[in-house]
Amino acid sequence: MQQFQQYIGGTFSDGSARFESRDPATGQVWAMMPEARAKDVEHAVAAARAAFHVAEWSGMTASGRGKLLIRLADLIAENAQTLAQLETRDTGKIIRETSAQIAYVADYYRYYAGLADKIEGAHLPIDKPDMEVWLRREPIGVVAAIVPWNSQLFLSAVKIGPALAAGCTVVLKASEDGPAPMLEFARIFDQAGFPAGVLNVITGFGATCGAVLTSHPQVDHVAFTGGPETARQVVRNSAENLASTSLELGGKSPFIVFEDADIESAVNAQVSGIFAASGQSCVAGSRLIISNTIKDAFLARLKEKAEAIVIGLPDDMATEVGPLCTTGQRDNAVKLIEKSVAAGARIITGGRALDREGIFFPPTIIDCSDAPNAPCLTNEFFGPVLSVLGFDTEQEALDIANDTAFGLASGVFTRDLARAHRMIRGIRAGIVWVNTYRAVSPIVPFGGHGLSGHGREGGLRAALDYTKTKAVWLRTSDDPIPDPFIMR
Ligand code: TXE
Repeated sequence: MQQFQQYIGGTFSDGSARFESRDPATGQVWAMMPEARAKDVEHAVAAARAAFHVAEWSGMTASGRGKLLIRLADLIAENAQTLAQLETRDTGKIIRETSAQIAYVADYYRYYAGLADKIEGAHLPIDKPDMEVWLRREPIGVVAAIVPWNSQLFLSAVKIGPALAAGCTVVLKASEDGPAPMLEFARIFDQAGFPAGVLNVITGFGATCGAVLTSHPQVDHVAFTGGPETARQVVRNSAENLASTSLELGGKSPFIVFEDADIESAVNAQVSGIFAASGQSCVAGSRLIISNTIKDAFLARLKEKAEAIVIGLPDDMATEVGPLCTTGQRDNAVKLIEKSVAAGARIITGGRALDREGIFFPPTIIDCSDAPNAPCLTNEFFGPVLSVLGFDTEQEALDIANDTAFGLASGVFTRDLARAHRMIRGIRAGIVWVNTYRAVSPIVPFGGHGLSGHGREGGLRAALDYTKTKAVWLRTSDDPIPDPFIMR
């Protein structure tokens, strides 16, 4: 049985308790994880606070921080295979995806490394003749970064990278589901040469670890990715310290296909949009909104492709859809599908958990044309389940697309340029992909509206979000201050 440790103040330790981690492909316990409770959280925040002030870190030049991040990126690239294998083992995410994604995670750290010495202050054209005024950009302080199990290395990179580039220190809470890749990441981070305590990696449960961390008075900012209900608790808890928050909470993203689209491209993008990561992706294009003129032909082709998907063990390079990460995700899918069918939705393919070892659920397509209020249209699944609605007019397509409390991603397939622009303007979401889907890059901001959260991760501003400004006033006159009772 493999044993993992937490990483606090540059030291590896066992944590207050330990818990079992199960392999989603077999359901068997394969590793023991360190469980952080209040005492460990306290220790981790204290280590991050101390590191924030220590001259070795606070006095390091921005380019020095950038160089350390480059070293970290190189180490991630060197260890990509181990990290990918651990993520696959502990979360069930297929090796094809984890291998490609982790190689790209190194590039994310390179991007943030490059931002470190581009965090500039400003000189202000002040309206007083004998003053110089400028803004310094200073790191925000101790950051609590909280990630869910899906794509932990990626979702933590977009928090740790810009936070360290800005000079903050971080306590990263890995998900209690599948924390192995994050705990291994801590081992790699330890070799990069950062001062002790700059990054601390713990894992544990929501109430006994996450809540303690987010309400801690020494935490200045909480960067959270997870579900909306947890996000509400995070906001309530961080109010304790009035810490700022950034929230990335998933979605129910529309995937709109017009009759003039390149159908084969749209079908392939929809397959990737919903069935990649076995549907456990915040940007999943989980609502297909399709022109009624091509609906039947499109669904026939989609069904064919969905049924040809190779379902298998996640560590097999041939596998295209692997197990779900937790039994909770599967049970949620089963429940939502049953309720949707009861409301009049029609299953085109899939729809039932597979009768085999592990938490397997097949690619599923549900036509909701006769059930516009089916719960599968409004609830995020975190499973390979696509809900379908047809439309007759462009306005109708837009209305359906925006009929959601979420607003993270969206896709539009059309060859009509003017129509594409009208849709781009009309869709309420943080991302619009036109004639493509699921493209990401460190260069592009990522985030949503409404129940999808607030704040953006990635892009040039990413590091600025981990800074605060300090306004500096300097009087240049040697004359005595004239009247102490008049503010000037
Ligand atoms: O997320 P949770 P889960 C959605 C998706 C999924 C649902 C729940 O629909 O089905 O959320 O997934 C920590 N204070 N998304 O259970 O529970 C928890 O330990 C502080 C969308 O994975 O939100 C974990 O580390 N932290 C999304 C992290 O929060 C707390 C990604 C996420 O857990 C806490 C994931 C508390 N009180 C899920 N309670 C996306 N954007 O992709 C729990 N946590």
